[in-house]
Amino acid sequence: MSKRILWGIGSGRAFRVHWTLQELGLEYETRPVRTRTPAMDTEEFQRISPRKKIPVFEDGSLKLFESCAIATYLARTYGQGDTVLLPTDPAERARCDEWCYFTAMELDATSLYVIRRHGDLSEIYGEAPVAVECAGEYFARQIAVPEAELADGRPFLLGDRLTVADIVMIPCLNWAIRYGQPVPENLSAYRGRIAKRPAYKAAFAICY
Ligand SMILES: N[C@@H](CCC(=O)N[C@@H](CS)C(=O)NCC(=O)O)C(=O)O
Repeated sequence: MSKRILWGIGSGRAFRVHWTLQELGLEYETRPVRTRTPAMDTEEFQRISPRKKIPVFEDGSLKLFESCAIATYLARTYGQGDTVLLPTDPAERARCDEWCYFTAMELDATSLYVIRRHGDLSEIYGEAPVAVECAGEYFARQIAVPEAELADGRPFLLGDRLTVADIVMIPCLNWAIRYGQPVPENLSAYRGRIAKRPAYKAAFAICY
């Protein structure tokens, strides 16, 4: 068995990977590197992550960054039986990818991360109150998309099974709640149900 190592704790992006590993029941080692701490400045970490970001995941000689790519890789490589986290039907698989890209781009990169960069991290990225306000308005518009998707009462984004799409989405909902952004009631209930999963709780205990 190749050695699996996950670099990164204390962040929603790292949490996606911890959670996927827990859902798949895989053994791995955690390297407790948090953002903007001295752990990021070590030579060892910078060899692993020249761009000084978490998460980074090693599976033997394979090294990957980008939380959605890592979660998808793990699901595709190790998911089986009850732990299949990706649809097998090509159209459904495309829907799963669609949700991952949507969440990473529209909810994370262009909304919540803008609020964080120019709010909590404004000493690094600069004050930009207009950008923060617009990002909040944009988030409120984009969050209506998964709200509408779950309006038919389905338990997960793609129907009746947890997929990588949910694993990518839920940390953004956690983040939005922490930042006081509006999270519609049905998404809040969806999040609350999924957070009861043993794998979610195990990942949370390791990551935070
Ligand atoms: N798109 C990347 C984002 C990675 C990222 O920005 N990670 C943050 C922590 S959540 C980080 O390492 N920030 C350090 C920095 O920007 O200096 C992913 O999803 O993995």
